[in-house]
Amino acid sequence: MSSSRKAPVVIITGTPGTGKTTHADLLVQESPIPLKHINVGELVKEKGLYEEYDEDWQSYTVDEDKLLDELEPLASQGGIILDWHTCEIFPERWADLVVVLRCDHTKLWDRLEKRAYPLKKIQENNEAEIMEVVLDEARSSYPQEIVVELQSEGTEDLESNVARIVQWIEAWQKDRGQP
Ligand code: DAT
Repeated sequence: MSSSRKAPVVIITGTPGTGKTTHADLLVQESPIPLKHINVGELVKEKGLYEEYDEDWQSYTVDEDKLLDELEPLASQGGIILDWHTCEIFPERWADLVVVLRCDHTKLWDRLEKRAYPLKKIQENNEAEIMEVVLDEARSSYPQEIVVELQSEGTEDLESNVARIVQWIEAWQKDRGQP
């Protein structure tokens, strides 16, 4: 349960390209409690937590059991940001705050083109953003009151979003009688 943790678990999710890593990096700098940024996609690659690599889609098929085993001790301890394009595999008990980043789909298309993704991967992600796939997933996996949808289109959004998460962390600390 979150009550036994000294620091929260913040999930930052959203379609690829919506700004999860950019937000997590800034949040690490601004947070009043030390937070470790876990880029789950990178972790999967580094630790081999996948079943196979799909050349066509340029993506890994994640071994979910291995991934959850790897993350469990970190989540129990708290003080982490989980940065991934999906969130429903993370148990509800892990999550203190779930931030879903959103971006206008034409802007998202430009960001994904810069990554040199195959066209079908750009299309699939673009469609997922329009259909609010990640938002629906977050809303159906966690209590409504911990799921926050935030726009991530420019630097102003980035700064105000991170400021908002920092305020939330301060309130989380206060609720637990921490200084
Ligand atoms: P993600 O981790 O969700 O895949 P990212 O953080 O790597 O996304 O961002 C993708 C690109 O878009 C990167 O060049 C930074 C830019 N970007 C994302 N959100 C932004 C924002 N709110 N303001 C300015 N640039 C942003």
